[in-house]
Amino acid sequence: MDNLDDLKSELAGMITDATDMHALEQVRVSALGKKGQITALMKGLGAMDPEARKSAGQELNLLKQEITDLIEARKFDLENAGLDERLAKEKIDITLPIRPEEHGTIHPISQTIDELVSIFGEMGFVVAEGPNIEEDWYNFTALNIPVDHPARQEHDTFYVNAEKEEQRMVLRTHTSPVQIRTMQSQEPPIRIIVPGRTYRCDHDATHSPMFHQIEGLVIDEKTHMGHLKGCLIEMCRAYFGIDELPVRFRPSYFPFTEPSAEVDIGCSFEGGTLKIGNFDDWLEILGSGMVNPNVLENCGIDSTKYQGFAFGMGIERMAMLKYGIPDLRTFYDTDLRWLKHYGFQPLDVPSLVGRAGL
Ligand code: 2NL
Repeated sequence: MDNLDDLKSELAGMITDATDMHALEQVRVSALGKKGQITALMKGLGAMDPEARKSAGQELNLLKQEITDLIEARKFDLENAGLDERLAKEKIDITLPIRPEEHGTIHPISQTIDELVSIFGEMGFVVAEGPNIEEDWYNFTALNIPVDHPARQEHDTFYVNAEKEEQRMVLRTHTSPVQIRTMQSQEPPIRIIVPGRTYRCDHDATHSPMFHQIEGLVIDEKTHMGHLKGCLIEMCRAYFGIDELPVRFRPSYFPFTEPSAEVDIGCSFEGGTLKIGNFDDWLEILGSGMVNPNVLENCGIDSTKYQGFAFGMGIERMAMLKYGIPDLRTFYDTDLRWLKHYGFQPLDVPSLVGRAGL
């Protein structure tokens, strides 16, 4: 066993010289394989006398271990070298600007709904939604709208199944049926905001057969006209972003509220263009009132115990006023150039920015 050191340095040299996994495996087989040099020497141990076999066995085992370790270490280096080579070759230039990508925009209707929901959300309102196809009772009767009311006439309302009297449905002409359903199914206090599509059989430059409304409803034991005024003044100022925006309540009439008030904001028409905030004229933007006790009773709410207020506004109109969109009909043209011009970036809701980390 005198030449073990020579064998060791010979094998170590071969391991170092192996430049790929295949060559390294050949070195391993030639040393430790069935017919390998170390294996052969180990087979020779049996022919030795016990004394010599013991020390030779220890030396051989040590050599076998050293060679195995050297092979493992070389294997590790070769694998890493492959990875280093790939990393160098496949380098990505992270300083390159990204490829331009087409982004969609948020439609002004969606944006306006998001803004108003956010404003009312901060006042404690929650969103409620309901069906677009309604029973006559939810759309008219429950709201104290008499049978002879002009809105009930065929020319204002889209009927579904009009020929079968008992199955006849309507496309909701306002979002109020959602408030009716909420009052039927929930105990006061109620504080809801209801955005959605509405339908009227009317089509000209300022009317679309499908349009959007947002209505609100508050019912509690002591809710009064002061709450109505405070809530709507706050909404107008927050929505238009003008702290001192003048807001006026003007007596009006709706079958479902008593008393009723229309809400105007201060504006001016400078050189033919509307300016909100500059105060020499008034612009009507929403309707409101204290919920008619008949409506509460129709929904099973005790009108001697509970009272509240409601309001409604057109979303298209609110969007046109704030964002200077002159023509109602362009909202539904699905014209991408229009959407690029008037659309919004996601998450760009002014009343949300600066909150919740946005
Ligand atoms: C307008 C006026 C209004 C309501 C909507 C309402 C709903 C229920 C009960 C009482 Cl369930 N009122 N809604 C009240 C006043 C005005 O809308 O000009 N909308 C565009």
